[in-house]
Amino acid sequence: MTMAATAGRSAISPRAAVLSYLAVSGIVLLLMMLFGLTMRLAQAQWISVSPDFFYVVMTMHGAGMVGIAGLCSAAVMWHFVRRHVPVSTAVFLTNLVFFLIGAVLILGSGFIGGFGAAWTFLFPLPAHSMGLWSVNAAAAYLVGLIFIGVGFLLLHLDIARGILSVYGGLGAALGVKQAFGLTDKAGPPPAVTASTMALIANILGILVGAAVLIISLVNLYVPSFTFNALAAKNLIYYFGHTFINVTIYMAVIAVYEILPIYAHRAWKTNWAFYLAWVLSTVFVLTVYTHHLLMDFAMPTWTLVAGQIISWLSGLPVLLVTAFGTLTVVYRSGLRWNPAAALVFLGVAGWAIGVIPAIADGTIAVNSVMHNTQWVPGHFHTYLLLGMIAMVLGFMTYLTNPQPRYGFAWLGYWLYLGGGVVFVLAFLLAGSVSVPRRYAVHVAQWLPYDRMGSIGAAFAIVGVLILIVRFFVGMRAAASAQDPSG
Ligand code: HEM
Ligand SMILES: [Cu+2]
Repeated sequence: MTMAATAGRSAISPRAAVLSYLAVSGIVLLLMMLFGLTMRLAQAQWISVSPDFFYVVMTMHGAGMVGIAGLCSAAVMWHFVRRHVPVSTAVFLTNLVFFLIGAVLILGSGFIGGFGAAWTFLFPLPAHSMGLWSVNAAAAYLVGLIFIGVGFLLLHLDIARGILSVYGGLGAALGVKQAFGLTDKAGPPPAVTASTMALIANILGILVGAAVLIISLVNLYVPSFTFNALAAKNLIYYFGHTFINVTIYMAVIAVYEILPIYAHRAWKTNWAFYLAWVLSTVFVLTVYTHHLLMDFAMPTWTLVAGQIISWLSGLPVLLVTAFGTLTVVYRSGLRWNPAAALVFLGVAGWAIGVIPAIADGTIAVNSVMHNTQWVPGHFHTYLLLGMIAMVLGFMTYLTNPQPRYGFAWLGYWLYLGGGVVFVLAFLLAGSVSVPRRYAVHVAQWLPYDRMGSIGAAFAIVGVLILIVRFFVGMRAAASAQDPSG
């Protein structure tokens, strides 16, 4: 099943569509990991990369990873939510096409145009290249992001339409009444609740993102048209934080759906489950202010609120998920296999990564840790070893129903072992204040960079094995029955 066939025929099955998403994700993920390794090797001074190219690679890695995180977790969400509500395969595939167009524009802006203003494209940096990239290169990057955003907007709107047609309202689909004990009726399935929170957050976030992208585009061609830089930063992080945060809330559906299958136990939802999702829906939209803790021009109350909400934001859903995971697994007689182990690892990686994140969301700590490698340390923990683990678990679950797991186990342990070393290197470097986003490192920092490079190389081989396995199993899986029956 090639991409051309995917886009051209409308008769493509939903299952093949999900597999196409995952195939694209697997390849782009590996490529972006190699970009990451390139940066690490350059910082370790094991290879020589010019600083301006380092920033191109950093921009491509950041934008590419965030985009692919959205794409693969959307595949998880769509696969499970369509069991409960009507959704359109054509819209789902349209998002994939928009994504690919956006990805080509973004890669072109970097590797042809030299664009290197970081994935966060902070205003007015795209317009101030000091001769490193042209206005058109910056515009290609911004338009690429708009394409990806529009694709996701369509996808979330289509899911919203399906959810409204079955549940009548977003509150009912979130389980608001169940959360506050106002009804005895069973709540919506977890996949519906999570998809509802994802669409509320991402639709608002993408609209805000589109606004600031268009402002930045106009500013590129009409420099006299300016905008308040602090306001622009608020809009960018509203969009950027929300988009990457929502990837975890989409991917976690894999945990709710896959672990119970192998443990032969249902994922029980209760009022606490729904309350957690309702609270996190509110928090996810306000928590971005932790990106502004060092912006003294912000009103103080917003920063205090940002600190408190940062502590609270992820916790409700994380706690009910971690607790639910342990309840499902504990004494269930679950026979571990790579798919179950990967989604379990996803919950653990998420939970562990949130601890250094919450520390950094505290103003007193942020004054010291801000812009150190502590930050890539915590977000790589819950993204690489959390969100991506859940997606790899989903990929393995879809394509490896038989009990021939040796190859996948090898991939699992290399990915886990290498990944732990890789994120620890960032956290250790951060704890001695090694700055993030530096192309050139001084001699004292090299041991951390080298430790990180070795860990990253092992993790990449592990993920490569899991993805090769996915491709091998894919052909059989495209026609096979869903392993969940
Ligand atoms: C083996 C896999 C990976 C490697 C080797 C890697 C490596 C790196 C490195 C070296 C940096 C720059 C650190 C610095 O500021 O000094 C970075 C930044 C980043 N990485 Fe990764 N990474 C990997 C996986 C991921 C994954 C899975 C994601 C997300 C799903 C991700 C998202 C990001 C983001 C958003 C940045 C920030 C870029 C910026 O500062 O503008 N990375 N990564
Ligand atoms: Cu954030």
